[in-house]
Amino acid sequence: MNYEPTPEDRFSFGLWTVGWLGRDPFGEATRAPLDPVEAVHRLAELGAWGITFHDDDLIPHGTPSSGREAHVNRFRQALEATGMTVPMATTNLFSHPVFKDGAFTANDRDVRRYALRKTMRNIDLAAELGARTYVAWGGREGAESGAAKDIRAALDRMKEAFDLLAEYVTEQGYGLRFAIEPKPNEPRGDILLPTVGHALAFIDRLERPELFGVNPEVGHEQMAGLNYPHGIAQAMWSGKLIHLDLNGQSGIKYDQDLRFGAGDLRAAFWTVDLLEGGGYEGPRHFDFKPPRTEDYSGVWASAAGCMRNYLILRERAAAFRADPAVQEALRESRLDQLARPTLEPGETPGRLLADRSAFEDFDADEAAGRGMAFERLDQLAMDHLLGA
Ligand SMILES: [Mn+2]
Repeated sequence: MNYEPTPEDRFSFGLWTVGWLGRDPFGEATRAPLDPVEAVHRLAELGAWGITFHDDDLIPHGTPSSGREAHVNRFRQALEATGMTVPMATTNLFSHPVFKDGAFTANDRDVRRYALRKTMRNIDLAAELGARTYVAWGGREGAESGAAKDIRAALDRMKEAFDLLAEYVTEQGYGLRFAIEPKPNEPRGDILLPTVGHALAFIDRLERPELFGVNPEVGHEQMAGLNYPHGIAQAMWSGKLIHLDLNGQSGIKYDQDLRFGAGDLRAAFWTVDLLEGGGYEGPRHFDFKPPRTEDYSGVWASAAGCMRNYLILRERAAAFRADPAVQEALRESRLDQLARPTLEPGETPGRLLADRSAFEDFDADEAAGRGMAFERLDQLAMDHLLGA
C-alpha cells in the first residue's frame, strides 16, 4: 500500500511545529532556528498542502513596520514556488511577557487593547494570504489562584473581544471564520474555555455566532481525560467543527504534542474513522512538537510520520467499515436502531402515553437480558487497526 501524502489529502502544519526549537521549562533550545521559507519547501516536498502561522512565527516580534513586507514577500514567494496554501492563521498572545496575565482577559485594560490591535493586524495578513480560518487559542487567559480573576467579568471581556473581531472581519469583507481552541491548563493553572463543550456554549452567547466554530486539539481534550472523537463529533453535530489540531498524547499529563498516531492510537483510529466518514471538509492540520531529542532530519521524519499514520489509519478505518463482518456486527449491536427516531413521525406525548407496548406491556427484564455484542464489534475494530 502506498502511504505517500498528496495535496488532495489536505494536510497542513503550523510553522511553529517543525520550527519548534525544543525549548521547554527545564532546558534551552536543542535546534537552530528554521527559516519559514525552508519549512514551506520541506513540507511541500513531504506532500503537505498547507502551512499555518502565528504572526510572530513569520514576522519576529519587534520587527519595525518597514521590515514586515520583506518577511511576507519571501514567504509568499515560497508559497508560489511550491503551490502551498495558507488555510489558517493565528495570533501569538502568549509568548511576550506582556501577556503573562492574559490577552483578551488580562486584568490590565491597556494590555487587552494591545492584544486586540495585534490580532487585527495579523487578521489583515491572514486575509491577504487567503486564509479562511482564524484560530484563537487563549493559553494565557486564566489564573493560578481564585481571587486573581473574576471569571464572569473575564468572560464578558472575552465576548467583547470576539464580538469586536467578528465586526471587524465583517466590515472588511474578509471571508474568515474564527475557531476557538480549548485547553484545560498549561501554561495557566486553569484556562478559560477549557473544553470543546465550554467553547460551544460560549459561542452561543456571541453576537455573530455563525462566524465562530471550534479548533479541538487531540492532546488538549485528552489532558482533561476526555474522549477526543466524542468531542469533535459533538462539534460536528453542532455545525461547529471548522478546523482541528491533530497530534498525540498519552493520558492525563503535560501537553505532549506527540506526532499524530503516537500516544492514544485507538483514539487516533476513531478520530480518522469519524473524519473520513463524512461531515468534515476542513484541513487535516497537525499541531505537534518534534521531540527536542531530534535534529532536523528527525523533525522531518516526525512530520512525515504524522501524515503517514493518518493515511494508514484512513486505510484501516475504510477496511473496517467495508468489512461484511463489521456490518453484521453493527446490526447485532443495533446501531441501525440508534439511527431511528425514538418517536413515530408526529407522535405526541399523549400518543406515547397511550402506547401500552412502551410501558405497561414492556418487559424490562427481557430487554435487560439482551447482550449488546459490543466486544465482538470492538475486537473487529482492533483486528483492522492492528492489521491482523
Ligand atoms: Mn498541544
